[in-house]
Amino acid sequence: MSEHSGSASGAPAGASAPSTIRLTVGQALVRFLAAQYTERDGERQRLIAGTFGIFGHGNVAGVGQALLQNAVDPAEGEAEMPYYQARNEQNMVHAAVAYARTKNRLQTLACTASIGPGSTNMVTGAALATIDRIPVLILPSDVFAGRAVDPVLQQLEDERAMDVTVNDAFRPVSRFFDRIWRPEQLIPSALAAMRVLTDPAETGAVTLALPQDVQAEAHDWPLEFFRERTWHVGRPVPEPAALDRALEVIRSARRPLVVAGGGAVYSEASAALTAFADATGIPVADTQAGKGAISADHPASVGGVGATGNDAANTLAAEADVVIGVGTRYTDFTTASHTAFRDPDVRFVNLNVKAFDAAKHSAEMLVADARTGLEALTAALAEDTGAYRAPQEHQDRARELVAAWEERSAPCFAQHDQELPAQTEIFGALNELMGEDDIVINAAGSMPGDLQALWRARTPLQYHLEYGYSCMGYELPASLGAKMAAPDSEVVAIIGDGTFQMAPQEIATIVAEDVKVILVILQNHGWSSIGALSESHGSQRFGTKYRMRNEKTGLLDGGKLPMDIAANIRSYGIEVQEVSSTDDFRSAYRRAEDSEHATAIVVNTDLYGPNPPGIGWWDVPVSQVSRLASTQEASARYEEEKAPQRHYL
Ligand SMILES: Cc1ncc(C[n+]2csc(CCOP(=O)(O)OP(=O)(O)O)c2C)c(N)n1
Ligand SMILES: [Mg+2]
Repeated sequence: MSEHSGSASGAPAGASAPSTIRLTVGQALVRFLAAQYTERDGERQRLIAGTFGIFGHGNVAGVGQALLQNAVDPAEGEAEMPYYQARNEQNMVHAAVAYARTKNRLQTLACTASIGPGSTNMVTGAALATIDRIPVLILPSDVFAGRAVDPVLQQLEDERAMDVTVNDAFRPVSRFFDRIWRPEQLIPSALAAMRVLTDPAETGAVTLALPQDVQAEAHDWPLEFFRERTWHVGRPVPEPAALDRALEVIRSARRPLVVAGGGAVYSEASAALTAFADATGIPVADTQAGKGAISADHPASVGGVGATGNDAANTLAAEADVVIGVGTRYTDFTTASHTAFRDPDVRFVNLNVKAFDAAKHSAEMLVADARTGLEALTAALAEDTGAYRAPQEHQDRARELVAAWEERSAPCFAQHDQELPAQTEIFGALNELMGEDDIVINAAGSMPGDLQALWRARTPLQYHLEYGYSCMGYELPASLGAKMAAPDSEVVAIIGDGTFQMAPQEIATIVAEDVKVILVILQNHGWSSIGALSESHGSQRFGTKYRMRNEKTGLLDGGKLPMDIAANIRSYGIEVQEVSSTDDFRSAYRRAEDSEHATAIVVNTDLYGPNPPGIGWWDVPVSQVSRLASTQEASARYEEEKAPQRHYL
C-alpha cells in the first residue's frame, strides 16, 4: 500500500505534492520525535536522540515495527531514531534520565515498553525524573482501545471504570500524561508533550500511553506534523520589581550565604555564579544536585550544606541572616530537616525558574533562569550607587571555617587502622584520579552522604548524584546514559553491594553497546547507610546486613553469603578487578582507565566506616514507646535533636 494518500482538499491550487501521509500511530510518533529539536543560546540539538525499548505484545508490532522501519527502510526526509535494547524497563528510564541530565536537559531519550509489567516497571524511573526535574519521554503500551478481547493479557480490570489501566499509575509521577485512544489525538498530545519536556519550569517525566491496537492503526497525517520543529528553551529574565525586592534583602545582609542547587547546573550558570561570588564575596554552599556549579577551588566555595553537609557550610547556614537559594528545591537533606538555618530572623531570596520553588521559606521570589537572574543581581550589586559586598569579617570567617573543616576531615582520606579500607579512603583516591570532566555517579547508600561532605568537584559535569529520589539501582544504568551523552568523559558509577543486587542487568546492555564505563562496586556485605541509621535510631542494625539465616537465633545474623560479586560481573563478559586496599584501588583504576571497554572494580570495604564527622541532622522518627532500651534512648535523643526544627515564616 502506498504511504501517500494524495492531496487533501485544502492543498493550494496546482500543488501536486501530497499533503498527508498514511502511517500507523507508531510510525507517526517515531517520525515526529525524530524531527524535534531544542535550542538554547544559539545551539541546536535533537530533543529525542534515541529510543530505549523492551518489546512485548503491547509494542512489538506498533512502536517496535516503526523503529524497525526507521532503521532499515526510512521514508524520504525521515530522520533516524536509534534504538537501544535494555534489560529492565526501570533501568532504561534511569539511563535516559542520566543522558538528559548530562545534556543539561536539552536532549533526552524516549523509552518504549510493553503493556502491564513492562510499563509499570517504568513508574519508578518516571517518579525519579519528575522529582529530579529531568526530562524523559515515557511510552508505556496500553490495553486495547477497541476492547474486543478484554481482558487482554496483563490487563487490570476495574469493574467501575473501563478507562482505568495500570498506566494510570504514571499520572502522579508525570508532568504530562495522556492516553492516545484514537490516532488523531496524537497530534495535539505529542505537541503538548514536547512543550513540557522542554520547559525548564515544568519538565520531568512526560508520559504518552499507547493502546496496543492504536499503535498499529493507520491514519492520514498532515505532512506538516512531521516538519522539523525547534523548541526554544527559555531563559526567563527577572521582573524588575522582584529584582528590586531581592536586592533590598541582599543589601541588608551581614552574614549571607548562597545555596546553589541543580538549577544552577542545568542552566549552565557556573560562570554567572562565580562572577556573582567574585563581585559580592558571598560564600557559596552547594546541594547534591548543585555541587560543582562553582569550583571547589574557588575561594567563595564552602561545599556541601545540610544533613550530610560539612561543618563549614553548616555553620555558615546556621548563622546566615540571608540565604540566597539558586535553583534549589530545599529538600530535607539541604535544610537538615529545617534545622540548618538557625538565625531567628533569617530571610530567603530564591532565584528559581519555577515559582513553586522560588516561593519556599517565605522567600523574596526571583522567578527567572539561574544564569540571567545571577547576571541581573551581579550587575545591580556592582553598580556604583548600590554596590554591595559581604562584610570582610564574614568572608574571613567562611575561609577559616573551610580551613578548619579541611583539617577535621583529612583523616577520612588517610589509611585507617582496620583490615579493609574505609570507603572515604577510596573516594579520596578517586577524587584525585578522576579528571575535571570525568563523571562520578551515585544515588543511594552511605556514599551520597560521604560524597556530599568530601568530594571536591571542579566542574558541574563531574558530580552526578541522583539524590532527589535516591534510587538504589540508578547508578549502573545511569553510567550507560551518561557515557552515551559524554563519550569523551570517563564515567564512573559507584555502586553499593545492595544497590548492585537491585539492578545488575544493564551490564549486558553496556557490553552489547560496548560503552566504556567504570563500575566501582563497594562490597561491605550489607547496608552501611541504613545500618548506621538503624543503630542511631535504636533499631540495632536489624535486617541491614547480608547474612545467612541463623537457625539458633532465627535471625539473619549467620555467616556471610557465598555470593561472589566479581564472578557475577565477570559472567557478563567484562573484566573485573577485586581489591582490598586503597593502593590496589589506585592501580586498578589506572588499568580501568587504560582499557577500551567497560570494566569493574570490586572494592572490599569496611561496613562500619568510619563516616565523615558532621553537625548535620536528618529527621527520621523514632518509636515513641518501646520495650527496648536502645529505642527508648534513641527516642529521648530524637526529641532533643528535633527541638530546633522550625518553619521559615
Ligand atoms: C530502591 C530503593 N530501595 C530502598 C532504599 C532505601 N535504602 C537506602 S540506602 C539502602 C541500602 C544501600 O545498600 P548499599 O548499596 O550496599 O550501600 P551501603 O549502605 O552499604 O553504602 C537502602 C535499602 C532506596 N534508597 N532505594
Ligand atoms: Mg553495602
